[in-house]
Amino acid sequence: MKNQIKELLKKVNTVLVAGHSDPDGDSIGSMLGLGFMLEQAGKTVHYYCVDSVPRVYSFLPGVDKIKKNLTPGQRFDALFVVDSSDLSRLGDKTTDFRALAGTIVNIDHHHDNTNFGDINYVVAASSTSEAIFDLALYLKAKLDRRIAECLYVALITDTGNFRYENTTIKTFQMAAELMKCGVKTHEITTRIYDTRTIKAVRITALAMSGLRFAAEGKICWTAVTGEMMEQVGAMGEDVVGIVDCLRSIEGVEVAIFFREKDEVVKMNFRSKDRVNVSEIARKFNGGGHLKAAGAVVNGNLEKVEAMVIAETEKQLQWKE
Ligand SMILES: [Mn+2]
Repeated sequence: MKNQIKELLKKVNTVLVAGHSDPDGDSIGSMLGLGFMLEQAGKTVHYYCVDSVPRVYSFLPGVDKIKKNLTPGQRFDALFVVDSSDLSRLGDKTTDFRALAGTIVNIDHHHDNTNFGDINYVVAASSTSEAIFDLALYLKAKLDRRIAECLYVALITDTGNFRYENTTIKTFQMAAELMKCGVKTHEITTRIYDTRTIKAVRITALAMSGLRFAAEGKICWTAVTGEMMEQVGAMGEDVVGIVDCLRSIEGVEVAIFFREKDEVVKMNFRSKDRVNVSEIARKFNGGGHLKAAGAVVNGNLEKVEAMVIAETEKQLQWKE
């Protein structure tokens, strides 16, 4: 796969690098890390993500280059899609991505990746950034501090700062190599994990005041309505992390965070050990990893909650 990318790079000039909607650290960091590598190789690189970059990542070099809109009619020699199991994850129903670029390169680490690319570089790894890092070594790219910082942020955010079990020896080796490139790890960790907005704390407080449980405490969930978000002036990025907090409760096997937004309900799933939450998410047209997944459905919050909790109870019973 890496050799196919190497061959492709001999032929292309303009490149679009795209990541999934509701971007996370891996998506943003991988986009920029890869994009800088391609720029280094003399390519003209454009960056695209349908949603804004969460403020927590605004310190990363190059975030301003990421655009929320594509120029109508513009075409690219190649489209690199990162951290997305399918083209639909780009969250843009109006763009025909296949018509947009001569070749699609799919770089990802989701086990449910549909191999939608002309070139598919899909790996079993903690994060997409591990694949980009390997690609950088293969292409003998110079890992300057900018690239290293972006890849480091991607690596720590997808491993929960090296806490999740997707953390491997290779993860630490990669982190060590990135540190050698000048990444100030403490500074980055403080920015990402120890800096919260007041709004985030307030919306978390509201969410926590409405905790609910099912299956003798094995399922825990809470919901945030549009009204609650407005009340404290919170944005989508302010609710990130609430679901992890629910999972950390003793005895909880599955945690779900519901967020009502306009006409849809967004859901985040986390699992501790026994349940594959990507299966639950898939029932609602979502997807993700075994222990972290998400979905978006149309409908009324209470009804969606009831359906999802019933499905989760069913999945949990199968595991018992
Ligand atoms: Mn990822």
